[in-house]
Amino acid sequence: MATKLMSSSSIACLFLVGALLQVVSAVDYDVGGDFGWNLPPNPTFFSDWTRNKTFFVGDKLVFRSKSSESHDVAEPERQTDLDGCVKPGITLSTSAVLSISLDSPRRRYFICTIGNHCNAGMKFSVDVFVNPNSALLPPPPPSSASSLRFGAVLAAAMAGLFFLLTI
Ligand SMILES: [Cu+2]
Repeated sequence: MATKLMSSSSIACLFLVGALLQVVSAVDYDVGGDFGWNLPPNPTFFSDWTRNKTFFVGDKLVFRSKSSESHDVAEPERQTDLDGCVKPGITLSTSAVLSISLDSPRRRYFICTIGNHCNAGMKFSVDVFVNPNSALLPPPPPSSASSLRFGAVLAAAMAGLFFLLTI
């Protein structure tokens, strides 16, 4: 009986720890999903890909291109440059795989500068947010009390489970 109780609460505890790790761990996003950073089937392909995703500081964008296609990654500074496919002076990489860390909370713009690729749809922007649930980052401004509340609830849940494990 006691063994059964312990094992089920152990499992619950593992689930909780798993959920917690998922909340605070960074995500590596393959840009364009399985399609990769290649000439898209339509001009809105990459902006469609960013939709319904929330990017947090610490996440990474991984640009993977087919070896049969030639692409690069450049980072314009403004929306108008993204819209007009204005090529910045610096190209970040021309290699087939490029990983970019989203290191601060701001909007970032990415294009391919090869040929007409940007106009064909190889461009998108992402809004990068501070993850309110991450304990690894500096505390958010005082106004956002929700993350503190989340932490308190989590701590209480952990304490409860720990209690169950020890009886
Ligand atoms: Cu390209």
